[in-house]
Amino acid sequence: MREKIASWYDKCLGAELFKAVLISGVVLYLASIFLFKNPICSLPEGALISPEAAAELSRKNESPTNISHLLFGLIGSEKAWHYRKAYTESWWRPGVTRGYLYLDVAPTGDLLPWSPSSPPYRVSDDINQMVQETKHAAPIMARMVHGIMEVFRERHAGVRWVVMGDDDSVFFVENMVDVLAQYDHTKYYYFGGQSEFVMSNYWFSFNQGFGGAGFILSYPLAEALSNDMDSCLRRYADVISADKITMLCIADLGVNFSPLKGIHQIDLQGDLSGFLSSHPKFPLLSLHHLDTVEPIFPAMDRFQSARHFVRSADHDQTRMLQQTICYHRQSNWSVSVSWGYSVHIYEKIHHRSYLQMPIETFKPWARDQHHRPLYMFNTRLPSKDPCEAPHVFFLKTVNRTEEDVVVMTYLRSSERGLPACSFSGNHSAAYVSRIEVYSPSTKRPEMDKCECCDVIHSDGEEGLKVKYRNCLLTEVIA
Ligand SMILES: *[C@@H]1O[C@H](CO)[C@@H](O)[C@H](O)[C@H]1NC(C)=O
Ligand SMILES: *[C@@H]1O[C@H](CO)[C@@H](O)[C@H](O)[C@H]1NC(C)=O
Ligand SMILES: *[C@@H]1O[C@H](CO)[C@@H](O)[C@H](O)[C@H]1NC(C)=O
Ligand SMILES: CC(=O)N[C@H]1CO[C@H](CO)[C@@H](O)[C@@H]1O
Repeated sequence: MREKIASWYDKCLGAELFKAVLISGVVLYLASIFLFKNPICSLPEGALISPEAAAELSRKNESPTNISHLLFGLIGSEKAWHYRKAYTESWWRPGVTRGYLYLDVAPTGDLLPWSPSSPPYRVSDDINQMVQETKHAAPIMARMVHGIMEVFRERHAGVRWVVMGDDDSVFFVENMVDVLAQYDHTKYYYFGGQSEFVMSNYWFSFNQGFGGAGFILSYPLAEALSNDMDSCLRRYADVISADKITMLCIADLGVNFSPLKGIHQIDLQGDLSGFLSSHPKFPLLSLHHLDTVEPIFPAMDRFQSARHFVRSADHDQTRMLQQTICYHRQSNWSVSVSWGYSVHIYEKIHHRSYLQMPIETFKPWARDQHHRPLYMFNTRLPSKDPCEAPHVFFLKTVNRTEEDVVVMTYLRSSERGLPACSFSGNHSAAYVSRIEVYSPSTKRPEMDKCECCDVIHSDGEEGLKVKYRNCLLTEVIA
């Protein structure tokens, strides 16, 4: 584009000089015909716009971002892959998702022949010489950072984004494509997630993406970082965290971190259900540390839980974990749905602003930490107050009806063991055992506002139905 503008300018400059010579002559009339009708001086299309705007224009003509524009680099180890591969295989789509798994050493034993459901593997480059030369403080971390360059090296035509992650993370790739499609991949972007645990951000950096959950680099940033890789690892040979080295080197390139609310490091321990039942209103992009928390569904193991969860995402990723709240006024109940995961019934009308705070069923990453603030978000403490403690139901089945509606059933996990909430009229929900949630089979087009729903229930019935609908123009969720 620059070249085009320059050559156009030169030609006109020549014409201007010619014009000056002619101006005093009687040939003015002829000249004006010659000059002003001369096609050399008429504006070539788009020539007066800046190079940035021109890039923007050419981007607009590009095809929308799809899954083939994402290149994944998963950094794992041979030892852990034997049991962690189930997490990656739950979301990886062979032949569709593009990318590689990087192992420290070549696979052995039951890993061979290599599973066609796994990403193709590479063995990480041997960077021993550099590690020894620089006396690198954390060789494993250096290998992980170096992996960014190794992934970028494998780029295929059309790559727009490089996504780096761990082998025990689950990614929601369709949502990732939708989110990334809103950004200009020709610009510099460093996306990721902060830790949920305040102190981790403090100890490492509030400006870094915690890599287990995945971080995403736009093409030019991945390229710049790859070109600088050797120097980067040498500059920060004393830093012991891969995520921090990555952040430092990206900062040195003049780029800063943009957190995305759907990327979850899960620096939490124990029972995640409170966290997953009040997800922020942002497409779910990733979940990390599923290997360390309790299984997210009661009565299933960790792998079964992950698979059960990801399978419901097959029906509609856009609604995964999105919190939709509605009320049953006859009984003074609030019903909060975390789509694809859980339903809570409260025997009292609670505002949305209150229900969107997770119940602290979990513990911080460092269990010896007790001083608040512990988390990067507000929480509600678990309560034995019958007006505050929900009846909890978890996802059981997903079906699509002939009318193209997605029906999910949620079953009660356990008895609540509390009397009815007296404040709002003693309308116990203890006899409800099964909830059906009906939502459209079409993707949620926008995330600007939450969806709304109706509760359908008659006194004494074991079943309860929740039907999704658009919110009314003036609807207040309270
Ligand atoms: C993605 O877009 C490219 C054009 O950039 C197109 O060639 C390709 O077929 C698309 N792939 C999918 C999976 O839609
Ligand atoms: C709902 O709760 C309010 C108190 O917040 C109470 O005044 C009202 O009577 C209750 N409604 C029913 C139907 O029980
Ligand atoms: C709820 O039941 C308790 C005990 O059974 C009673 O004391 C209380 O007045 C009742 N509340 C309402 C609002 O009816
Ligand atoms: C009514 C109906 O079709 N139920 C099916 C829903 O899907 C589950 C599996 O997720 C089946 O087991 C049910 O039979």
